[in-house]
Amino acid sequence: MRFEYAPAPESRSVVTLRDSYGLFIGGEFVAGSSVFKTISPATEEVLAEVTHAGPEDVDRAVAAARQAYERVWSVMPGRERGKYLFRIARLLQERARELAVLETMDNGKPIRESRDVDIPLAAAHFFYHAGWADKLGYAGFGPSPRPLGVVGQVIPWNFPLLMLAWKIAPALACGNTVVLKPAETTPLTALVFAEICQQADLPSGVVNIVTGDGSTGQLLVAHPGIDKVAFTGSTAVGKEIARACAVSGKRLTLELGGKAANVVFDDSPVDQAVEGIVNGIFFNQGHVCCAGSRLLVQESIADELLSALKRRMMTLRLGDPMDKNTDIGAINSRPQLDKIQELTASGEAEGAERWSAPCPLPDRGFWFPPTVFTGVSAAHRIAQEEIFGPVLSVLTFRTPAEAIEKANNTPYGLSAGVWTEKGSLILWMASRLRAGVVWANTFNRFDPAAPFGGYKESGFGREGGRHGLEAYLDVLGGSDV
Ligand code: TAP
Repeated sequence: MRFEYAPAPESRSVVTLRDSYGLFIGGEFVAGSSVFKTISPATEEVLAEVTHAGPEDVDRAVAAARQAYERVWSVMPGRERGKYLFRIARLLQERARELAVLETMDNGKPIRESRDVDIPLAAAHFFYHAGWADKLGYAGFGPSPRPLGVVGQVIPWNFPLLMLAWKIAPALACGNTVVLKPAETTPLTALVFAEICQQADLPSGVVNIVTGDGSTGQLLVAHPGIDKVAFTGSTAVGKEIARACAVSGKRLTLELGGKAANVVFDDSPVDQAVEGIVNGIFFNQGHVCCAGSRLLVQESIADELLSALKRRMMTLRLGDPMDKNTDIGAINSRPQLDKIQELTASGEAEGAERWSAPCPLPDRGFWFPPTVFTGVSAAHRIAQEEIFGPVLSVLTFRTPAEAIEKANNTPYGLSAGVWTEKGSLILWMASRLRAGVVWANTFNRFDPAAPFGGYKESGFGREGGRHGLEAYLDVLGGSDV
């Protein structure tokens, strides 16, 4: 049965957009060398003009971070740093509605997700790391671990404020200062975060935000004044950055792409598994590094599960991301939509069978319907390459051993899901899946206390939890772990 819903649009009035945003350097918004426009992917309207940071701007930002590191932040007691992080966390909560609306406008994700997931988790990350700031001596890295210095951070567009929080909160808690570059298509919440740093009276230069495109990211990671690079994004760019940082003495962590297997055994409760599959691949339009983009289903229940999945997909509501009933929002950009279209066309050309939920697509903006491919073989591009869109590739298996072989048959290793009633099978699978995170009878669960990161081409280093602190501390000299 299909329910009709009355429109339930969230109001934009809570957001006051400036016409133009500068770079945030040394605690102030400053002009840069040139500008570009950021648009709403749902309507293609221009939201604001943003500054493109060039070489001199990046120099200024790194110099401001260095000064703040040496004079203020690295010598401040942890309990004082912690107070600033708590203050930032509370301000994120106070401005949560504004940030959620802005994230949805700039990114295209449903307001329900930015409101209930992105912004609360970003605040939780600051709360969690505020607690660590004066307890680093108990984290298992020696009695008084030192920070690394100035950190250059580059983040993607899929969870703009949340990825910022994953990067900035641990860096600051450990006593580092940062220069962060948000993605070209989603800079706005990072710029509001800069305002929040001002509101929190964070000492000037501790956080610097340089907006721009990939060339700004390149300048930042190659800058000789940077001690550590933290990157989240595609594997291709991650490899480039690894080459740029090689033999430079810079510390590096890379959080890259994924092609997760969501493995469903024949004893799993079908309706619950269907919800997990839908959450795994259609949450955030599938723009999720750890998305469950490969469904591995045990052959004996494949038909039943796929029928239930298609029935459920027909109830997903695609459209205005500002509507509180929307499940599937806009694709973040034209190039990303082109990439999804190219990869799905290859799926059909290689012989897989495509089924898309019958939903009308809006006339303006960038949209792609929730889609499932069956008859997929492990060699197909849609089984190997990250699509980063609302597209699920379905494969079948007969035995747990075959499931493991198929699940691990990928260059990536970020996450996986296992659905079964047998605890022993969950443990057997989890110890054999080459993935940084394995969810059991759930998917896409995040907590700041749980470390997250990849195997193989999904990168190295962990974010979150005690393990995530290691990436921002000079543990090589004095580690006692
Ligand atoms: P990328 O194209 O790799 O971009 C990521 C960031 O790097 C952006 O800020 C980008 O700037 C910048 N950049 C581009 N070229 C660069 C270069 N040569 N040097 C330095 N910086 C450069 O990825 P994306 O398309 O934004 O994001 C999607 C990818 O991120 C997916 O593969 C996804 O799996 C991955 N991801 C991984 C995780 C984790 S935790 N593993 C989390 C989220 C996303 P512009 O935006 O201006 O191009």
